[in-house]
Amino acid sequence: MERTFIILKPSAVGRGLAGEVINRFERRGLFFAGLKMMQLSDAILEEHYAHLKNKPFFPMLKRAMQATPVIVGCIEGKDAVQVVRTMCGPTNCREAQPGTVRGDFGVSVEHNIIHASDSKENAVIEINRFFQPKELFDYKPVSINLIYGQDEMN
Ligand code: DAT
Ligand code: MG
Repeated sequence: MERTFIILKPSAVGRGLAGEVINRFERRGLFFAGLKMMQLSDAILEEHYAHLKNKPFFPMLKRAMQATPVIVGCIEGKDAVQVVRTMCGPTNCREAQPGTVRGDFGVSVEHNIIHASDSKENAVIEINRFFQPKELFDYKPVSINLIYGQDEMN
């Protein structure tokens, strides 16, 4: 099974929406290999958003990501990277379809509720950036045989 990485941003935690967003992934049949709350440091944000460091909005992005603690999660499931990205919707909440996390809970780009890894390669890097090995758990939900068919479970 594949693993991906999410951050429930201050726009989720600070608005009391974290549980609702987590619930969506659980309902879908995805499950959490790791989940914890943390306050993001300048250093980890500069690494995590290195591709945006030279953008004019970078200082605002950093401030928005540090406004409250965040909840970081490692989500497991078949094709988890793509499934979770699709559930989140596009970066700008105003362009996101209803039914997506961003389309149901936000109207902003900066305060867009959630981060999700954009590729399998970045998922591995991001999981290792935010979680220690002992914070990740290998298990399957007891209902796994009703979530996936036999031939889908590798
Ligand atoms: P995504 O989070 O959809 O992967 P990204 O990696 O391009 O998008 O950008 C990371 C975050 O930076 C995004 O979630 C919100 C912020 N951001 C991106 N573009 C922005 C813009 N034009 N103005 C303000 N914030 C922006
Ligand atoms: Mg991104």
